[in-house]
Order: sequence, then C-alpha cells, then structure tokens
Amino acid sequence: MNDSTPDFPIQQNSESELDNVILSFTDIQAELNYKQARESLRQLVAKLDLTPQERIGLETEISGLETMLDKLERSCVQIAAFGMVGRGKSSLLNALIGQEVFATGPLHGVTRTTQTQQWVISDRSSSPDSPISFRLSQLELIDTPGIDEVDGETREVLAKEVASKADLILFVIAGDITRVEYEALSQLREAGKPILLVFNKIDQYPETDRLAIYEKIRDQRVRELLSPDEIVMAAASPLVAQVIQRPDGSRDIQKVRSTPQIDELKLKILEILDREGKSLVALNTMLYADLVNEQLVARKMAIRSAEANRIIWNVAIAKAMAIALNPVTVFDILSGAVFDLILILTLSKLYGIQMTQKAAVNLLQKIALSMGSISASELVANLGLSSLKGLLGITTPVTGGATLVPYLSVAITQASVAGVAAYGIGQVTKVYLANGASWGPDGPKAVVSRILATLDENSILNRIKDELQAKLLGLGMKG
Ligand SMILES: Nc1nc2c(ncn2[C@@H]2O[C@H](COP(=O)(O)OP(=O)(O)OP(=O)(O)O)[C@@H](O)[C@H]2O)c(=O)[nH]1
Ligand SMILES: [Mg+2]
Repeated sequence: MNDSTPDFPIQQNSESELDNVILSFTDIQAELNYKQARESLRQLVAKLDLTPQERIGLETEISGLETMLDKLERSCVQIAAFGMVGRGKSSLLNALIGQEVFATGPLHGVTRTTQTQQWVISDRSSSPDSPISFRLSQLELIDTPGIDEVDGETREVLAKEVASKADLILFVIAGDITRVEYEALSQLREAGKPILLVFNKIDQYPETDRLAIYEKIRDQRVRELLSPDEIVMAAASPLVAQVIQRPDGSRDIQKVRSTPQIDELKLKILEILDREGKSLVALNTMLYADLVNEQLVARKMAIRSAEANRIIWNVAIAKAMAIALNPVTVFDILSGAVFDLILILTLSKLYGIQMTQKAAVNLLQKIALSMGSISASELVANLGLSSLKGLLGITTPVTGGATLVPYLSVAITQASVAGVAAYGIGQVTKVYLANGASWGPDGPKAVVSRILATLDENSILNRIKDELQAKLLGLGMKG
C-alpha cells in the first residue's frame, strides 16, 4: 500500500468489486482514521477563528484541544485510574509501573490532585511485527483523587474531564460496587471510553467470597454497563500473614505486603491497546474534537438533528410496516425505495436544501451503492424470504391463522432489515445535508463507511423489530 490517500471509485460495476473496496477500506480505516483525526484536529485548531465573545466559556476546551493535538502528534496513550478513596488506585498504578511513584496510604484522600507518569512496558519487546502504532505509542498513567473526596458536582466535572482525555479507564473498586461507584461508572460509560472494572484487594476476601462478589458484580450490578471480559480481579498491594519468631522464642502472626497480583490486568490492558492501537487515540481525539465543535456550531444543528432522527425513525418504521404487510416481492423493493425517497426529500426540506425528485433518486442511488453490506442484505432478505412470506400469508385465511405466527416472524425480520437500511440511508443523508449537501473531500464511500461503522445494526434491527411487533399486534387486535 502506498501512503497516498486512496481514491475510492464511486461507480462500481460488480458487487464483488464493491465488496473488495469495502474490505480493504476496513483494513486501512484505522490508519486513515488516525491521519484524518490528526488532520481535522489541526484544521480545527487552526480554524478556531473565534471572536472573543465566542471564546467565552470555551477556554478550557480550546486549550484541551491543543493538548489533544500534541498528544496525537506524539501518539500518546493515556490510562487513568478512577474510583472512590482508598480503593487502591495509586497502588495499582505503582504495581503496573513497578515502582512506588504515586503516594499511597491507609488514610482517606492520599491523592489530592491528578498526576501523570510515563509507563514503559518492559516485558513487551518491540518486535518488528508488533503494530507500528504500539511501538510509537507512549503510555501514560494518570492517578486521580478519590471521587468521594470531592463534592458531587466537582466529582462529575472530574469524571467528565478524565473521561474526555483518557484513552482507557481503570475503574477501581475493592468489593461490591456502591451506588456512588455505579453512578460514576454509568457516566464514564456514556462517554464511550474503553473501561476496565478492576476489583482490587481480592486478598482481603477468602476465595469463595471473592468469587461470589465478583459474580454478583458481573451478573447483577454492572450487567447493563460492562461485558464480563471488562471486569478483572487484582491485588495491587496484598497483605499476607507471616509467622514471626520473637527473640524469646514465641511466635506471632504478622501481615506483610507481598507481590502484586496484576498479571491478568496487565494482559487485559495490553489486549485493549493492541486491539485498539492507534485508532484508540484517534477515536478519543475525535470524540473530544466533536465536543468542542458541537458547542460551537451545533446549538441549532442539535435541534435539527434531533428532528432528523425523529423523521428517520418514523420513516424506517413506516417502511418496515409497509413491507411486513405486503406479501409481493417486487412491490417490496419498489415501495421500499419510495420510502427512502420520501425520507431524503423530507430531510432535505428540514435542512433547507432544495432537492428535486430526480436529485433525490440520484442521491439514493449513490448512497445505496456505497452502502454495500446493508443494501445487499436487504436484497438477500427480499429474494430469500418474500416468496415464503407470500406463501404463508396466502394460506392464512384457510388455516384460520395457524400459520400466522411463522408468517409474522419472517415478515417482521425481512421488514426490519429494510427498516435498518432506511435508517442507514437516513443517517447518511443527514450527514450529507448537514455538510451543506456535500460529501467532503473523501467522497461518498468514505462518509458512508464511516457512518455505517458507527451504527449498531443489530440493536437497531431489534428496536425496529420490537416496535413493529407491537404495531402489528395492535393492528391485529383492532381488526
Ligand atoms: N490488602 C490490600 N491492601 C491494598 C491493596 N491495594 C491497596 N491497598 C492498601 O489500601 C490503602 C489505599 O491505597 P491507595 O493506593 O492509597 O488508594 P487510593 O485509591 O489511591 O486512595 P486515595 O488516593 O486516598 O483516593 C493503602 O494502605 C494500600 O496499601 C490490595 O490489593 N490489598
Ligand atoms: Mg491515591
């Protein structure tokens, strides 16, 4: 691969060609994301041509941006420890570094300010085949004061500040999770950062208790927030009982500090860094840049965008409904396209951009072509399932509703896939319109891929399915 920006042809003749482009695009996307992030951040900082009035209240964000740019230039990955006082945050970071660089102690609130230290991972050779990103990356560990050390509001601010700058958060607990911890964790999760929940001080619990607590945390407390492999047990500074012989010959048991148990944590961190590598830094930078950008331009865009989302959702559901209720294949595809066109036209009106029907058709074609995966699966769903749906649908009156159940589930799935496609088309159109009816320098395919990558197709599919099911049931009850 040469290092010039790849040029994605808009017109594709065959589907396999399109697939190839999409595949190779995913391959280089991490690299591209990183470069794009750096470039757009540079431009953003350079273009921040704000009037003094506009700067008011944004000073921290602007200087934060500059720090972020610097970080990106240096390709630095920051890992922050976070949690309530005395959970062993500082001890944990010391154990990772292998030196006592952060002050620790049994008193509450030992750490008073945020502190940063370089972390050189010694037992990881920079072999030639390890990702470039990793060899270039600097790692920094950030220690923070306990969140219950400061009052609620400051805590929230601190959480947001740490979350907006760190690339990975180690959320340290030392037993069953408290309400304060749960709330802080939810807030951090909202920021979309990679998080590891570290259950520290496991040496304080007998094996069975420790497992019971771990399982409770995993299965009940944070089920909604974290996946099981984001929870790890550790002992940053374990105490072990040691038998001491006194000079008079008597014996006593004393607790002494012993070797940290942090191998699993180290592995998890390395796994995440390896997996996310450079794009981790890029992603976070973009999230941060977005934040500032939003504050600058998006006051009115936010309102529009919410309205656009509402329209997109309604059309997606309407399209899915129409398809679910219609058993004829050809009409499915046609009616689907009609909904997509209505969606494009409605959105363009919302964004104040004049668009003829012909222009909307052109736009839809361009988007559909660039969408590849979703459109293809919509097609497969249509071809594969419509005839079955038709068959089952037709037999319904005769069998008195016996086959209605399989009919519904097939129809709902197929229709929901079409709904997801409409949703994707809507989101792409929204970005295109918000950008002044332009794809920007990268062209439609790059924009489409970027947006699709951010959509969680499965969860959208399930949401549409649920809503559809409820609506269809409602119809059935009325009928
Ligand atoms: N038994 C045991 N004690 C630990 C462990 N990790 C830390 N500690 C002890 O817990 C106390 C608090 O540890 P710190 O690392 O200072 O905790 P912190 O979360 O940084 O606390 P603040 O800075 O006050 O918020 C210290 O006395 C540590 O020695 C552990 O794994 N096991
Ligand atoms: Mg501390």
